[in-house]
Amino acid sequence: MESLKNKIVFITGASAGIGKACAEAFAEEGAKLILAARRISKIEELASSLKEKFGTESFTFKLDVRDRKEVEKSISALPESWKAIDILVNNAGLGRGLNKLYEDDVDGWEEMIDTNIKGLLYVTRSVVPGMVERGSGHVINLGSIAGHEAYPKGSVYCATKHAVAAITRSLRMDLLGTGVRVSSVDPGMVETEFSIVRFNGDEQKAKEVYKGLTPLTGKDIAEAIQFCATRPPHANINEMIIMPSAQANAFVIHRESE
Ligand code: NDP
Ligand code: 8X3
Repeated sequence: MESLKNKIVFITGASAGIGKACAEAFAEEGAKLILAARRISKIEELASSLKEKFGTESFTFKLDVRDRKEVEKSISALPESWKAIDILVNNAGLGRGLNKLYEDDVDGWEEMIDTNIKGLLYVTRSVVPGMVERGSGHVINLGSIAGHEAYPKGSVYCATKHAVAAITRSLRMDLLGTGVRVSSVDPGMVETEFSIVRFNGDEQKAKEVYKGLTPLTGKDIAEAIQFCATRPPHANINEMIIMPSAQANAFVIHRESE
């Protein structure tokens, strides 16, 4: 296992869920963290709790990954001592709505496409050239089971995660021989703020998603991401699919009745 001590790890969408759990897992192993999301107060709270718990050094900033200029500007303006990013966790993302395509809200499509695909591309485009120059680095993308399967009422979310899968595979080929690795971690149901966001703040509806089963936690996924990040330089985890034991695929789910 490779050490994460003093590695610079950039996590997008670190204010909640899987991103926040990644920050905690990497901090525990002595990494230095670049943490970004739109809710800067949550990011700052996290950074100060990690400082207290593990003595973690963090660099934090407010970032909307959909804003191409903001992404380019904030990454190129990183202080010299934070520029040499070792690991990029492209985690910021969301589902918005769960509706039949022909009845769906088009604004939600824009939001998902702009965040999950274009945002991930903007961040990757800004970070990877430095990795190539240094001859080392690791990009870890948050895909999804929705990038392997399509499910009803999820056409655009599934399309965005299929796009992430394609970007992951192409980028891996583009980077072959550069010393920069590319992995994708693709979960099934993880209980985070994901469903609350998907259902526009309807917490009751969000709870129903996980009714009668034990979903994955952000920590489960952070541990998988950490596993990818700690393989020796000659080994790369291309993709990892992780499901709750009660979930066989995107729509075959075993629920215990109460
Ligand atoms: P959460 O809603 O808990 O967290 C999402 C994170 O993304 C938040 O920190 C949010 O921060 C950030 N984010 C969203 N939009 C933007 C934006 N425009 N710019 C910057 N940051 C943004 O969800 P999860 O932790 O579950 O999701 C993380 C990733 O995992 C996503 O890519 C998701 O698609 C993927 N995933 C989730 C699964 C699940 O079942 N939960 C399963 C498979 C994949 P803020 O709002 O502060 O900007
Ligand atoms: C998010 C989980 O079940 O909507 O990627 O595909 S799911």
